[in-house]
Amino acid sequence: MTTEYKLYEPAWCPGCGNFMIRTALKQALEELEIPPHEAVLVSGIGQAAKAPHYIGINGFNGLHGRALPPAIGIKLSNKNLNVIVESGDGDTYGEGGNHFIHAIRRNINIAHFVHDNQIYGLTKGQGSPTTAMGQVTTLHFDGVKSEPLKPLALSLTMGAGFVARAFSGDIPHLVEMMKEAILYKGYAHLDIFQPCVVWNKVNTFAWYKERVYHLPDDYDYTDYDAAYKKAMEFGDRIPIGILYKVEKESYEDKFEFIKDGPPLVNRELNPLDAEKLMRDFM
Ligand SMILES: Cc1ncc(C[n+]2csc(CCOP(=O)(O)OP(=O)(O)O)c2C)c(N)n1
Ligand SMILES: [Mg+2]
Repeated sequence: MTTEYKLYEPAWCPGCGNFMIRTALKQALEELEIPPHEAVLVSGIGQAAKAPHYIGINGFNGLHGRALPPAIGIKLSNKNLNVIVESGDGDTYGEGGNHFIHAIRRNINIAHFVHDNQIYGLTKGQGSPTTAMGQVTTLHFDGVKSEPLKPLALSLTMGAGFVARAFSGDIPHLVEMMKEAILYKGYAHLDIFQPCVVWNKVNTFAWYKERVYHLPDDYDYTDYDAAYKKAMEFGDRIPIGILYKVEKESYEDKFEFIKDGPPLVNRELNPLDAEKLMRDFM
């Protein structure tokens, strides 16, 4: 059984941070020895959301902002699959913001990797929910007038049990973060800084490199208040690493009929079993 993930020619711009994320994903899955047929990559729409096209893995490319609903459906019907969602900051925090906050409340066992380039890349550079206030974009000629969304603080307040950040310019660290997120039993939120070399001339590789620092070894990721403080640190210094990690019961485990027994997709279906239910409605 192979655990090697094939790569396919991407249509991303040369130098895009998405390449490093793909390299890291391949390495993380191979090091975890998860064979491609046991993993599925789900996305929405955007440059980041093209990820399932460029790696040999089960894939589902949904609608803009709608990566999470099919991912949740896949996980509930086949709990043995490693379900990973990869999508952009717009897809996740903008159009998909509603699904994002409710997926966290449910604590479904999936790993969510957000390619956060702080811009709408595919549609040519409009401000996204994470674009800084005042930043001039192709749509905001005199600067963005809204406060940026703080993704990690949001997922923490919604009760996420795994909250982390990485930078595509630091691949070894990104690989570790991805492995931790995939192994975490519950909803794992990993926000990844991914410079967009064409449409965001502010948040460049150099910009992130100057600011990001690894959380110190003695940082206690079970301390909620400390995690919240770190989640709000976004300026001259920005921490990367696991900000918060605690054990929580996953959504699928709250249903005995899913928790016990084989995945739903492998169970025998007998239409006659529905007869009793139908009679109750008559
Ligand atoms: C409902 C809906 N609204 C808007 C669009 C247009 N649209 C497609 S991709 C995109 C932006 C994607 O940005 P992001 O999710 O940050 O991904 P990136 O391209 O930056 O990787 C938009 C606005 C759409 N396809 N569907
Ligand atoms: Mg984006």
